[in-house]
This record gives sequence, structure tokens and C-alpha cells, in this order.
Amino acid sequence: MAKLAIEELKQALKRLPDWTLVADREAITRKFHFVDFDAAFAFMTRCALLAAKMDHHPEWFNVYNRVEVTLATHDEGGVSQKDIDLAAAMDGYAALSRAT
Ligand code: H2B
Repeated sequence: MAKLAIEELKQALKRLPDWTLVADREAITRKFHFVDFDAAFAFMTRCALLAAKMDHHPEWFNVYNRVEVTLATHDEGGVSQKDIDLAAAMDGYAALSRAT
């Protein structure tokens, strides 16, 4: 899937207000905070099952109740619609557990 042009990407990010562009590469990132590790890991499990289905995988880092996610399409060296779709789905899963 082709990477988005920078203007397309900025447009797409308007609907993902909690996600920002990474400074030194073409990728998007968001930090999630949950009430505890169980909530964080439940979120990661939901995301993992979807990622496997999409064949599109997050770069992520978890400590206790915190999950930091970076999304990029490695094959394209940038952000594609798949990243946007995965980010939107992650926002939805996070909302289920009232993440901030
Ligand atoms: N995930 C992400 N985030 N970017 C990719 O380019 C990508 C992926 N490529 N998951 C897939 C797997 C690719 O390696 C396989 C061969 O389809």
C-alpha cells in the first residue's frame, strides 16, 4: 500500500488528534495511559489480533500502564492508509478502557 503524501497525511491526522508525526522519520506516534497493566495488556491484545488480521504490525513499547505506539509502513518508508486505519482502530480500543 502506497505511502501518503505529506498533505494527505496532515489531512488524515486531523481525524486522529492524539497522534503526531515523528520528528526524524515518516511515522506517526501516540502514547496511551491505562489504569493499570491489565488494561494496557488487554488493549495490546485487541490491537495484536487486529494487526495479525491486517498483516500490519505496530512498533510499540509497554511499561506497566503505558503503551507508546509508532506506526509506519516499512515496505513504503512512510505512512500509508493502513497506518491510519490501525491508528483509528487503536483509538477505538483505547476508548473502551477509557485510556488517556
Ligand atoms: N507492518 C508494518 N507496520 N509495516 C510493514 O511494511 C509491514 C508490516 N509489512 N507487517 C508486512 C508485515 C510485510 O513484512 C509482510 C511480508 O507482508
